[in-house]
Amino acid sequence: MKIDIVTIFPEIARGPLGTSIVGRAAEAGLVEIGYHDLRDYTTDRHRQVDDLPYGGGPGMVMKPEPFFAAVADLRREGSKVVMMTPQGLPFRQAVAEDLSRESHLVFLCGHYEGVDHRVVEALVDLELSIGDYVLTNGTLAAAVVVDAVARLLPGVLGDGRSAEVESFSGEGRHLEGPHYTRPAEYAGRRVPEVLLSGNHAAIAAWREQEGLARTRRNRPDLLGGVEV
Ligand code: JBK
Repeated sequence: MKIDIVTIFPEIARGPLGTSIVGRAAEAGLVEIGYHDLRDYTTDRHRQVDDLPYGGGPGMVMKPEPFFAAVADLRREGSKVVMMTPQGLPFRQAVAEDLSRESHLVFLCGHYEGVDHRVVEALVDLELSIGDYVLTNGTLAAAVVVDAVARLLPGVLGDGRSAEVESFSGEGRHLEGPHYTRPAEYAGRRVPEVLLSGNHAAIAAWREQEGLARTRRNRPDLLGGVEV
């Protein structure tokens, strides 16, 4: 898969995506990530990417021209153009799974109050939000989505990990139970005896029960209860 990220802060994406599992996947050629400075697509002397909002109001709006130039440069047959914005479709594991089947993703990252809406209308296939909070920029949000997508690509996780049961994937969507490693007693707290028992059926049942209890407490929406 090819992924292009268009932003005025490429370093914000390069940090997390150049490190650890995704960084190694990129080095191994399992995913090719391009980092593009939106200012490189400006044509004026000041490399200006923003301007005052029509209709007034606080802050600045990102100009359309650099985004149009970037997409003209990067888009090819079959590309999917994604804009990170708090107004977008909520990002979930199912969306990550859909995106992992694409051949080319282009992420457009906004800043300031927003992006000229003609960019969304003319260029964007999918507006995505990673959550209901205010960030300083969409680049962090794009890095989150790219991380979640890249780890699903063939070969990126070891066989062991890819087969693992994960919260939010597959059937029975509830949270995972707690995890422990050695020592068996630490800071006056013992690892639950069932995990030391070697009884795999009992361990599975305990994990299921603990996961469900956490889900009821923290995420009742996942059980079809209160919508958050
Ligand atoms: C937020 O994807 N988002 O959720 C997002 C993108 C850009 C700015 C934001 O404040 N929440």
